[in-house]
Amino acid sequence: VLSAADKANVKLAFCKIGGQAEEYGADALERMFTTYPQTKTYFPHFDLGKGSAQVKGHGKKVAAALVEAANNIDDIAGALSKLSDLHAQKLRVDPVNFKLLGQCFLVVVATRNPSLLTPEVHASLDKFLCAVGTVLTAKYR
Ligand code: ZNH
Repeated sequence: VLSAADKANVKLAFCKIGGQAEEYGADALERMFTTYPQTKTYFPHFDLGKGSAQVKGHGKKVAAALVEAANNIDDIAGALSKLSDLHAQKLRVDPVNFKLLGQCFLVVVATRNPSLLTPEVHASLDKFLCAVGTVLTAKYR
Protein backbone atom coordinates (compact mmCIF):
# COMPACT_ATOMS: atom_id res chain seq x y z
CA VAL A 1 0.00 0.00 0.00
CA LEU A 2 1.26 3.45 -0.87
CA SER A 3 1.67 5.70 2.16
CA ALA A 4 1.05 9.43 2.06
CA ALA A 5 4.83 9.89 1.79
CA ASP A 6 4.99 7.44 -1.13
CA LYS A 7 2.24 9.33 -2.95
CA ALA A 8 4.06 12.62 -2.43
CA ASN A 9 7.35 11.09 -3.65
CA VAL A 10 5.72 9.68 -6.78
CA LYS A 11 4.04 12.98 -7.62
CA LEU A 12 7.31 14.84 -7.07
CA ALA A 13 9.18 12.37 -9.27
CA PHE A 14 6.73 12.71 -12.19
CA CYS A 15 6.67 16.46 -11.70
CA LYS A 16 10.47 16.53 -12.12
CA ILE A 17 10.41 14.09 -15.03
CA GLY A 18 7.79 16.35 -16.58
CA GLY A 19 7.78 16.61 -20.35
CA GLN A 20 10.54 14.03 -20.67
CA ALA A 21 8.27 11.21 -19.53
CA GLU A 22 7.87 9.87 -23.06
CA GLU A 23 11.63 9.58 -23.50
CA TYR A 24 11.88 7.75 -20.19
CA GLY A 25 9.16 5.41 -21.43
CA ALA A 26 10.94 4.69 -24.70
CA ASP A 27 14.30 4.18 -22.94
CA ALA A 28 12.67 1.79 -20.46
CA LEU A 29 11.18 -0.26 -23.31
CA GLU A 30 14.45 -0.33 -25.23
CA ARG A 31 16.26 -1.51 -22.11
CA MET A 32 13.62 -4.15 -21.41
CA PHE A 33 13.90 -5.57 -24.95
CA THR A 34 17.69 -5.71 -24.71
CA THR A 35 18.04 -6.97 -21.13
CA TYR A 36 15.07 -9.36 -21.25
CA PRO A 37 14.79 -10.43 -24.92
CA GLN A 38 11.86 -12.74 -24.13
CA THR A 39 9.72 -9.61 -23.77
CA LYS A 40 10.13 -8.99 -27.50
CA THR A 41 7.72 -11.84 -28.25
CA TYR A 42 4.77 -9.57 -27.40
CA PHE A 43 5.78 -7.16 -30.15
CA PRO A 44 6.29 -9.29 -33.28
CA HIS A 45 4.62 -6.55 -35.32
CA PHE A 46 7.05 -3.85 -34.15
CA ASP A 47 10.40 -2.73 -35.46
CA LEU A 48 12.46 -3.09 -32.26
CA GLY A 49 15.72 -1.73 -33.65
CA LYS A 50 17.55 1.07 -31.90
CA GLY A 51 15.78 4.41 -32.29
CA SER A 52 12.64 2.73 -33.67
CA ALA A 53 9.76 5.17 -34.17
CA GLN A 54 7.33 2.47 -33.05
CA VAL A 55 9.17 1.98 -29.76
CA LYS A 56 9.23 5.74 -29.26
CA GLY A 57 5.50 5.93 -29.95
CA HIS A 58 4.79 3.08 -27.57
CA GLY A 59 7.04 4.64 -24.92
CA LYS A 60 4.91 7.75 -25.15
CA LYS A 61 1.72 5.73 -24.53
CA VAL A 62 3.19 3.83 -21.59
CA ALA A 63 4.52 7.06 -20.08
CA ALA A 64 1.15 8.76 -20.51
CA ALA A 65 -0.50 5.89 -18.63
CA LEU A 66 2.04 6.20 -15.81
CA VAL A 67 1.46 9.96 -15.59
CA GLU A 68 -2.30 9.34 -15.55
CA ALA A 69 -1.83 6.84 -12.71
CA ALA A 70 0.38 9.28 -10.77
CA ASN A 71 -2.20 12.03 -11.23
CA ASN A 72 -4.91 9.71 -9.88
CA ILE A 73 -2.81 7.98 -7.28
CA ASP A 74 -5.75 7.43 -4.92
CA ASP A 75 -7.64 5.54 -7.64
CA ILE A 76 -5.11 3.90 -9.96
CA ALA A 77 -7.55 1.08 -10.70
CA GLY A 78 -10.18 3.56 -11.85
CA ALA A 79 -7.72 5.63 -13.86
CA LEU A 80 -6.34 2.58 -15.71
CA SER A 81 -9.56 0.59 -15.90
CA LYS A 82 -9.72 0.45 -19.71
CA LEU A 83 -6.02 -0.38 -19.95
CA SER A 84 -6.57 -3.14 -17.42
CA ASP A 85 -9.33 -4.60 -19.62
CA LEU A 86 -7.02 -4.43 -22.65
CA HIS A 87 -4.15 -6.22 -20.92
CA ALA A 88 -6.43 -8.89 -19.46
CA GLN A 89 -8.64 -9.57 -22.46
CA LYS A 90 -6.44 -8.93 -25.43
CA LEU A 91 -2.74 -8.61 -24.64
CA ARG A 92 -2.44 -11.28 -21.91
CA VAL A 93 1.11 -10.28 -21.04
CA ASP A 94 2.58 -12.66 -18.44
CA PRO A 95 2.59 -10.73 -15.13
CA VAL A 96 6.33 -11.31 -14.58
CA ASN A 97 6.98 -8.89 -17.42
CA PHE A 98 5.49 -5.98 -15.51
CA LYS A 99 8.20 -6.39 -12.90
CA LEU A 100 10.84 -6.37 -15.64
CA LEU A 101 9.52 -3.18 -17.21
CA GLY A 102 9.22 -1.58 -13.77
CA GLN A 103 12.86 -2.42 -13.02
CA CYS A 104 13.92 -0.98 -16.35
CA PHE A 105 11.96 2.20 -15.72
CA LEU A 106 13.74 2.64 -12.37
CA VAL A 107 17.12 2.12 -14.02
CA VAL A 108 16.26 4.77 -16.59
CA VAL A 109 15.32 7.23 -13.84
CA ALA A 110 18.61 6.44 -12.09
CA THR A 111 20.56 7.01 -15.30
CA ARG A 112 18.81 10.12 -16.53
CA ASN A 113 18.19 11.84 -13.23
CA PRO A 114 20.41 10.37 -10.50
CA SER A 115 19.76 13.10 -7.94
CA LEU A 116 16.02 12.54 -8.19
CA LEU A 117 16.33 8.88 -7.26
CA THR A 118 17.02 9.11 -3.54
CA PRO A 119 16.51 5.79 -1.71
CA GLU A 120 13.13 7.11 -0.53
CA VAL A 121 11.95 8.06 -4.03
CA HIS A 122 13.33 4.76 -5.34
CA ALA A 123 11.26 2.82 -2.79
CA SER A 124 8.11 4.84 -3.51
CA LEU A 125 8.46 4.58 -7.29
CA ASP A 126 9.04 0.85 -6.97
CA LYS A 127 5.83 0.46 -4.96
CA PHE A 128 3.96 2.64 -7.45
CA LEU A 129 5.16 0.66 -10.48
CA CYS A 130 4.17 -2.58 -8.71
CA ALA A 131 0.74 -1.09 -8.00
CA VAL A 132 0.32 -0.21 -11.68
CA GLY A 133 1.34 -3.76 -12.67
CA THR A 134 -1.13 -5.20 -10.18
CA VAL A 135 -3.93 -3.09 -11.66
CA LEU A 136 -3.04 -4.05 -15.24
CA THR A 137 -3.07 -7.78 -14.37
CA ALA A 138 -6.00 -7.66 -11.93
CA LYS A 139 -8.62 -8.81 -14.44
CA TYR A 140 -6.75 -11.89 -15.66
CA ARG A 141 -8.62 -15.12 -15.10
ZN1 ZNH B 1 1.30 -2.51 -22.18
C1 ZNH B 1 -0.22 -1.61 -25.18
C2 ZNH B 1 0.63 0.65 -20.93
C3 ZNH B 1 3.30 -3.14 -19.45
C4 ZNH B 1 2.76 -5.24 -23.84
N1 ZNH B 1 0.38 -0.81 -22.91
C5 ZNH B 1 -0.21 -0.65 -24.15
C6 ZNH B 1 -0.79 0.66 -24.23
C7 ZNH B 1 -0.55 1.30 -23.06
C8 ZNH B 1 0.20 0.35 -22.23
C9 ZNH B 1 -0.96 2.71 -22.65
C10 ZNH B 1 -1.54 1.26 -25.46
C11 ZNH B 1 -2.99 0.93 -25.36
C12 ZNH B 1 -3.79 1.51 -26.49
O1 ZNH B 1 -3.28 1.69 -27.59
O2 ZNH B 1 -4.99 1.78 -26.22
N2 ZNH B 1 1.83 -1.45 -20.49
C13 ZNH B 1 1.42 -0.20 -20.13
C14 ZNH B 1 1.92 0.14 -18.81
C15 ZNH B 1 2.67 -0.93 -18.39
C16 ZNH B 1 2.62 -1.91 -19.47
C17 ZNH B 1 1.63 1.44 -18.08
C18 ZNH B 1 3.42 -1.12 -17.13
C19 ZNH B 1 3.95 -0.17 -16.41
N3 ZNH B 1 2.74 -3.95 -21.73
C20 ZNH B 1 3.43 -4.01 -20.55
C21 ZNH B 1 4.37 -5.11 -20.58
C22 ZNH B 1 4.25 -5.71 -21.82
C23 ZNH B 1 3.21 -4.94 -22.53
C24 ZNH B 1 5.28 -5.49 -19.43
C25 ZNH B 1 4.98 -6.86 -22.41
C26 ZNH B 1 6.23 -7.19 -22.14
N4 ZNH B 1 1.24 -3.30 -24.14
C27 ZNH B 1 1.89 -4.44 -24.59
C28 ZNH B 1 1.54 -4.70 -25.98
C29 ZNH B 1 0.68 -3.65 -26.37
C30 ZNH B 1 0.53 -2.78 -25.18
C31 ZNH B 1 2.01 -5.88 -26.83
C32 ZNH B 1 0.04 -3.42 -27.75
C33 ZNH B 1 1.05 -2.68 -28.60
C34 ZNH B 1 0.54 -2.35 -29.99
O3 ZNH B 1 0.42 -1.16 -30.28
O4 ZNH B 1 0.25 -3.27 -30.76
